[in-house]
Amino acid sequence: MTLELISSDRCPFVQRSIITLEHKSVPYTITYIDPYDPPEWFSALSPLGKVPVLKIDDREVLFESAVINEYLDEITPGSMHPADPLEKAKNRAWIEFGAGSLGNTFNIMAVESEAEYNKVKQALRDALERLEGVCSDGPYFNGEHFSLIDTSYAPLFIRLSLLQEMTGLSVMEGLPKVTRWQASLLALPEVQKSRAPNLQTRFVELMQQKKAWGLSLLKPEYLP
Ligand SMILES: N[C@@H](CCC(=O)N[C@@H](CS)C(=O)NCC(=O)O)C(=O)O
Repeated sequence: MTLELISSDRCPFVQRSIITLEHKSVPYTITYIDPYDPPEWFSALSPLGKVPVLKIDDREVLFESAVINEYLDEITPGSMHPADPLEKAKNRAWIEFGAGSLGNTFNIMAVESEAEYNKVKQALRDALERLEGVCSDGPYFNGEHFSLIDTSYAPLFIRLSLLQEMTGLSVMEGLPKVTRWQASLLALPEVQKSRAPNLQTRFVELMQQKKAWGLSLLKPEYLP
């Protein structure tokens, strides 16, 4: 079987699938495109016009990161979901919940006013407070077992940590469980490997392109 992941180097949803592929040691190739200026073949391939898309044997196409991840998990040994149906359903629901915060890590680098920035920051904080109420004492969301839900939140924690480093964004105070969860995920090789090496530069490019208010918070060492 051949697997090709159609990707963009700035996309957190793509990272979810890379982490699963790496964690399960599945061989794959990766093809980068710009989903906002896609080649024609991509528009024909992708029903929603979004990355990631997984091509299987150059024949079948899967889209939606959560669906791609479940497929990858099911075709490889060992399950990355809780066995209990209710726990599994709850994990799926919280995976969906995380998509909004991933979008907000983009929004916080794109909005043009301080008021909008503070609104997005508050939405991120509210989401993290909710997660504090449902995640385990660590190291991962479900406890000892690294699960698909962890692959879904790792890209969020990468972005929050980068934004903290680059702009001083702080949304984690007083949230010990989420802070521990973030540290456990950031320490994993598959999580580090999923991150494009030029992510900081790409964030600055995005903020410049959007004339984002967040640029005013950028520490001097990150200024272009
Ligand atoms: N729900 C989708 C979201 C994927 C997504 O939003 N991808 C963005 C890049 S990070 C994209 O391809 N956007 C292109 C567009 O909206 O035209 C998933 O989980 O796979």
